Amino acid sequence: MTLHIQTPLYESRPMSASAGCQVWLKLDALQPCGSFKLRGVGHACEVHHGRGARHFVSSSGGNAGLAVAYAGRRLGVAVTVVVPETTTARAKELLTLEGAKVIVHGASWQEANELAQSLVGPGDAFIHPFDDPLLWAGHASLIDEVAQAGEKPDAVVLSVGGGGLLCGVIEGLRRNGWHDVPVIAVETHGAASFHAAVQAGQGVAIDRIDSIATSLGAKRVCEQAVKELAAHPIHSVLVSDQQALQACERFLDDHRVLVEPACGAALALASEPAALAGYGKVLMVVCGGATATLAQIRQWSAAVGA
Ligand code: PLV
Repeated sequence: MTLHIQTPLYESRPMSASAGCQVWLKLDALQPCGSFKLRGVGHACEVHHGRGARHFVSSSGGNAGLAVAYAGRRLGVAVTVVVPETTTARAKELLTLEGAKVIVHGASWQEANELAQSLVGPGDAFIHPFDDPLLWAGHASLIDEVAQAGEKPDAVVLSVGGGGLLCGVIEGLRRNGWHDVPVIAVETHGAASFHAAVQAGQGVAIDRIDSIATSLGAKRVCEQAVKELAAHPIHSVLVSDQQALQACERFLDDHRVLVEPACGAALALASEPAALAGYGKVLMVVCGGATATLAQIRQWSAAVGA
């Protein structure tokens, strides 16, 4: 049994038309808690549950926290999620609906994370939102499903926050023998921590997050993501908040699924044929995200003039 579900994989005609190549969607927005996070988080929670953990502690005001809350409810394990003050009302509402205990602490994820770590007692398991090999192994199942369908892409497009999805997808490419498939790693300008590491050639922290794509807001990516730069072909691409928001609205029209700007960042590349030039068939990881409502997306769009 797994906690995540197998998600649809199909070609998007509207996105292929605007991208000028085949764009295939891996629709992880349709996971029960709204994002790909359930793949890795669900796997980590099952492993810790098997080792006897009786309490999961998470430090995410976003989709990772939602996945821990969902996994805990399904496994019958109590969950505490420490969220920063920036966490949306919608995210807190969804966490509470899953039965998790929610503690609000700190201006950003860093501070919430420090408190969460201090709460981990004996018999508890800490579930990191992006930096844990158990998480990457779970995220890799996304590529297993694509390989089982026999649909090898020429490139994979995905969003990068702390780099957990990136590491998991590369693990999946590797374990399916797809070493030659490059990854196009997308961030918004104001959350470009992976891009900063690419430029510096090593892990670096950016000063601050200045993007509406808050789910991509890790100031520093995990060290494994930096290591992958030397081990796998990866291209780092940046888009604006406006492009990410427009991609969310367009995706809702085209495919009737609402995603967060964190996911819209990747989807925006379908409107940038130059970014995908040279590829015949691209796999778009529709990572999803449940923490933004349509009203919130429209409000951001109005604010940035999208
Ligand atoms: N969100 C994280 C970490 O943020 C969280 O705590 O939920 N798309 C969506 C919808 C996400 O929620 C996230 C991560 C990502 C993409 C990026 O995934 P990552 O962090 O594994 O690169 C800091």
